[in-house]
Amino acid sequence: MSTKPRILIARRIFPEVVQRLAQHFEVQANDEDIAWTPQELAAQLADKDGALTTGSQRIDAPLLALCPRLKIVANMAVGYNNFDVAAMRAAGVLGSNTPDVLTETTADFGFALLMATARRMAEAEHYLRAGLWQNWRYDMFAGAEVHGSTLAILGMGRIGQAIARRGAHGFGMRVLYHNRSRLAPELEAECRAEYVGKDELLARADHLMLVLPYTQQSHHAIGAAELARMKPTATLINIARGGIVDDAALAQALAERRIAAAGLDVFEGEPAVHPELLQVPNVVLTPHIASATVATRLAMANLAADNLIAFFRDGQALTPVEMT
Ligand code: 8YV
Repeated sequence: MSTKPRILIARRIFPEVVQRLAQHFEVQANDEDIAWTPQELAAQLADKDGALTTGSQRIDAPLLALCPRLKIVANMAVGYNNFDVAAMRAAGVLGSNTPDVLTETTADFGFALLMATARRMAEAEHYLRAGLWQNWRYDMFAGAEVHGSTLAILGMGRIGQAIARRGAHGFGMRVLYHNRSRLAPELEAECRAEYVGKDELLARADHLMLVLPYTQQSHHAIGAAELARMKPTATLINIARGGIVDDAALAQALAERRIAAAGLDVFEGEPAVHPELLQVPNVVLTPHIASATVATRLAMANLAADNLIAFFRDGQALTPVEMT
């Protein structure tokens, strides 16, 4: 009988990472990439010592009650709002995430989405594909300036800072930020970012970029009242999490042109998308792909695997999440 710990890989991931894990563990992989219900996930995990999850598997008290052997859940994501940390702590289950390896790639995508939104690339492409392009017009898809404009960042962790550097150093933008805590002066200087209150951030933003974690406190951090504080020419970019923005309020603001445009990679209740967001033209929509380069997704899978290996070998994960 094998004495290796048993792990579940909850979604399909790179075969080479599955093979690496199989050298250390008795692995059950979800090769068919079935989106298990919470009950099915609990049944799969019932006899496992560890799990590799993505952001779409919720780890909470009802599930943990059915998984008495479980000791660690390694998320292949930097965000871990799928973890009920208090329930995991109570059950003696450690969580880990994948910080750092996706910072620059995610910041690149944030910038790509900002530029596509400001410069109306999706709208323009749909127009061209529909065969509507017949002549040049002076105001055809005229959008908002990116270089030299004011970039406002809500949430100034690693990804926020990487976006600030791109904006300040690459595009000559004035960078404002708001965060739970202010950055150290050296870091502010390096990012050329000015700390302001949330209301001032909203009012001065030409482009508002959301890069904060999803928590009870950040639920609907951008709703009707916050959108009303923004300039009618402003754009809003969300690469953080669905639920930080009130999508119904945003769809209405976009339809009424109370802000100019939005770029959204994440949605409340994704993969479902608010039907009105699908109707308004001034929004660029992508299916949660900000970290999706081959190299970065491989680095994320490997770091999640390394967390499991280190935990069962040394009793410590490499990048545990705060369990308080
Ligand atoms: C993941 C993400 O692809 O890391 C995160 O927090 O949102 C993405 O990079 C997604 O959560 C799947 O795990």
